[in-house]
Amino acid sequence: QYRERTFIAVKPDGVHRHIIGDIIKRFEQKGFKLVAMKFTQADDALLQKHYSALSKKPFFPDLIKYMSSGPVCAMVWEGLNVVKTGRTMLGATNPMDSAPGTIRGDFCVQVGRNICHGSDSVESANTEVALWFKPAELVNWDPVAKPWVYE
Ligand code: DAT
Ligand code: MG
Repeated sequence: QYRERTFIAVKPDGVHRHIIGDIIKRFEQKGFKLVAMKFTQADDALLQKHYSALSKKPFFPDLIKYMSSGPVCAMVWEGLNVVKTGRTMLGATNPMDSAPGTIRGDFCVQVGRNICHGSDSVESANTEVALWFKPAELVNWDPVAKPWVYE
């Protein structure tokens, strides 16, 4: 449905490497609607919750260190099938496997520096949006192009 939402975050490497604009551009061009955005340095407590499903993984400490090492650009994007399409636009987790044309396929090389996060299911998207944003930070608006994106 059109009101589906996903949580997308440009990671610290994407910020340092000036890729925020390219990532926003792809979601905008696709036809998705920006609902919320914040530029912030996440603390360990937030990131440990965000990645709680991975807490037993050997790379978890390095992942938290990397993600808290600099600012991130956290966003909520909305649209039809945006969670699954957003993952397709990101490409495979490991940039060695990400197809050219995808964000990770075009802009990065190694799994521990894969520049962008995207929710992997509608359920985790809802959890992540609630973790990173207060309800009042989600903007309710109607893009004028909506009838040109949706039949
Ligand atoms: P994704 O970010 O594609 O949803 P994930 O949720 O499995 O992937 O993992 C979260 C992040 O953790 C991922 O973007 C990069 C890092 N990561 C995943 N697998 C890794 C591995 N085998 N070695 C190092 N870092 C890894
Ligand atoms: Mg994930």
